[in-house]
Amino acid sequence: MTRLAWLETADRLSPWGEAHVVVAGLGTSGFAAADGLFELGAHVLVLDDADTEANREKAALLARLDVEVRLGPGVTAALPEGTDLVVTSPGWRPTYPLLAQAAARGVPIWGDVELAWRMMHPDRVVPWLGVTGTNGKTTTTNMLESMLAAAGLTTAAVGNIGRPIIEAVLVEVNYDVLAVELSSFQLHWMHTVALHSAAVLNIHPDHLEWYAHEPDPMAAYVADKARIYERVTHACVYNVAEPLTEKMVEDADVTEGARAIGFTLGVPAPSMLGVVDDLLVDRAFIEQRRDSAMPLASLSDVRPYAPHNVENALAAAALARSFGVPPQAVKRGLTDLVIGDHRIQTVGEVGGVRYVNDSKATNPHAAASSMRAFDSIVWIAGGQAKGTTFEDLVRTYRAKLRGVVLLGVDRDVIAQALAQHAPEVPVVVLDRTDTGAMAEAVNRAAAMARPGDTVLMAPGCASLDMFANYGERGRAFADAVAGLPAD
Ligand code: UMA
Repeated sequence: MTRLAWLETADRLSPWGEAHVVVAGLGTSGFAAADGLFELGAHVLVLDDADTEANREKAALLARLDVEVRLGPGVTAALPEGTDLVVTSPGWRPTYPLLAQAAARGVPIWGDVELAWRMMHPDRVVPWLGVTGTNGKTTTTNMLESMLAAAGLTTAAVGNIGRPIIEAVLVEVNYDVLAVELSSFQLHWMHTVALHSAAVLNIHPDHLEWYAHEPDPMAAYVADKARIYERVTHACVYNVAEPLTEKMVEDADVTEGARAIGFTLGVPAPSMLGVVDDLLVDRAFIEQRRDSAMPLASLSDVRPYAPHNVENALAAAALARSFGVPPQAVKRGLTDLVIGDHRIQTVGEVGGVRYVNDSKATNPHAAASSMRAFDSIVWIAGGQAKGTTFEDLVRTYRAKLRGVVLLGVDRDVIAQALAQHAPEVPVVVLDRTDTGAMAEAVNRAAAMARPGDTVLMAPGCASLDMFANYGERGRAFADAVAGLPAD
């Protein structure tokens, strides 16, 4: 048990000087956590197994704040005596010895998101609008931030998107509201956060290796995603096409008065946002929702246009509208948005064949989403499958596949699904995982494609077996396309 009873309800004004806190991991979130804890006045010890140049630089910065950092293999093996609280990085699994020891000793474990929530001044709590789901989180969070900004609000996109929430709490900016992307890992370690409104976009198998210790890893992943709705004060936004997300809302222990709001690609019922003709409409946040709907934007305002991206726009609009954003700002938010690279991005057209980079598709469901947008596809796929399967994707899209080129460490997982469910589709398997494999994959795909086809690099897998990140994988693809002989 922790000796500090006040930790349970701790906020910015608590006596942090009494607390000895271990920060597990010196990545992006660990660094911000150490900084934030220092600001609160706690005694901070940061542990990270990787004694890298980057970590040493961060350790030097933290040393100036009197924060102790220990780096190197094994430093995280044991939880130091006298630890009152552990703040963990999201990537750490609950089975890691340090976290397992903390749990066994009754030492509380918070994620960086929980710490950020506790760091806010109780009289100046900034409302958070949260987004989770297997796919589309980052796009939706960007759309939401853009809509909020178009309404003249001071805001930022934070969380899993790359900027820790703690940073936003630490800076001297009086935010009106934050657009927060939350991963299942972050949600797992979140205990008291009460979001203003929250959306679950969709749920499909992903990150199952993180939950491998659970009897039912998928159920545990779903349960963590559902935590986003706990204690919500205004709107729980769900996907009408995925009843599981609605069930999560029904099961959640929300703050009294919070509403369930659906989004749908069809015509919306009352308390939903949806699509009528070529318009995105709101039938939830208007007085006359029984018999009318308010137009928000046109389908053509959603870029890149693909059905799943319309869902993202509707979810972002629902969160924005729950915060009082006017319809014109929803539309402006969508049209102002600069879409990031590597998401269904056309990088070239050679000989009547379009080349599309969707390196951000790091699981089968994301790959399937972009397949919906094209008719005849030569598919480049493979990488780290993370315990997922490709059976559903292959069964659903086999008729669109002109051919497939596979690469990466788990290429056989996809090859087997193709052999079983689409034996008629030609498949080229590259038996290599070096970075040069992408150029060969593009050449082989180009040889299969016919005018009118799309070569779609939507790997359905993580990139880390061959590349530093999905961005590097996307650039390798774009470079290879640029190197193709012109028509
Ligand atoms: N470490 C150890 N021992 C271990 C394991 C890890 O010391 O046994 C150390 C590593 O050396 C590293 C740190 O712990 O220094 C790990 O940090 P981390 O992997 O948790 O990542 P952060 O750098 O803190 O970044 C995290 C998110 N990363 C993960 O969830 C894996 C980032 O999401 C997020 O942007 C950032 O916090 C800010 O909130 C990235 C991500 O890949 C983009 N997310 C996954 C996804 O989107 O699919 C969930």
